[in-house]
Amino acid sequence: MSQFKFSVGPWNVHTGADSYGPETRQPVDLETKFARFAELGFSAVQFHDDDAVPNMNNMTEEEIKAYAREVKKLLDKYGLKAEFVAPRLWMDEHTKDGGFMSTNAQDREFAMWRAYRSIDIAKELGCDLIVLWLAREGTLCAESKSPVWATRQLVDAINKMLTYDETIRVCIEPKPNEPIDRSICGTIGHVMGISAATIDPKRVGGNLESAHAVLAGLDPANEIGFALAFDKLFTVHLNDQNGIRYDQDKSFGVENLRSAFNQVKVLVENKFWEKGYVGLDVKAMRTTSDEDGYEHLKNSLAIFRALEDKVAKYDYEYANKLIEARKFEHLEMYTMNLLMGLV
Ligand code: XUL
Ligand code: MN
Repeated sequence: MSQFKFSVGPWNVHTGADSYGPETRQPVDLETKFARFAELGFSAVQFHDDDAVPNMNNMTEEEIKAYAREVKKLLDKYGLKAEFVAPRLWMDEHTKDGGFMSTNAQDREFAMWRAYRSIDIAKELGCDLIVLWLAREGTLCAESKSPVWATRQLVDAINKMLTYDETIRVCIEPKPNEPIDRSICGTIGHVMGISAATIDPKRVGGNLESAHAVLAGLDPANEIGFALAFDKLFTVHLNDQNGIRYDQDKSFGVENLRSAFNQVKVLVENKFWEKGYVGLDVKAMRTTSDEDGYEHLKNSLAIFRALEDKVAKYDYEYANKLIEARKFEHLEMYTMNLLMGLV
């Protein structure tokens, strides 16, 4: 039995469309997703603002809150919690050039409106976490904005959110590139810098996504550990990624099992179950059928739990003796044998 609670977003069950081709699966309605998530053993759902309240741009603030209250009832029906709400600042006409760092003042206002509405929605859904995946907060043309100005814009935007509501926490999900060419806040280290510069650093932390760390050429377990060292890991997006290319969101552990093991190990060693949910951000392959549209979630959960068992079996006494003697060849092989089921 896992000690952790798991969360997932509605976008993780999707139609299979990509930049080069149309849908390959039927759309699934929100309630059906909730029912399946609960059945698969998830405890919480992650939302973009408009996953919870579609068409929100055309609604009043009161209408948005009322709609969110209905979604909360639907969550309750399936025994699910909401984990976070993330303003979707990359789809709209107003966010062509980013949100908080857009070169256009009206667009920056739009981004703040969505950030405030995300907070309203989160409160109605009963959660206190706002995730900022800063999709377009950077540059397509390097000379188009000053990195100093852009960084300060982000700090200002977060300060406004912290002031708007004194109970919410803001959690940046860093990614070094895609869809932009260069991000302003690309790694967990950047997130720690931003957090320290805000008016309430203890309410500003990070969401480490395994694939995003790999895209930055970094080790996901060490990135998780870095945030944990400052008590600023608010959630995680576990998945996998085959090297530095487009963002793949593969099932957790399918590309690099040893790296996945070390991610689970650092979460277990630091009792992350006391701090947050283990979120999955995984995508089904395009060839996957409707019937198999949840297999990637099942597989990711199964791999996480199997690795949790491996961590439970890990012989720390033996490992520590090897570490003391600097017998790292032996330590490495012990780990590999454990993963291969040979010890
Ligand atoms: C994008 C990504 C997003 C965020 C949520 O790479 O990971 O799905 O997790 O907006
Ligand atoms: Mn993610």
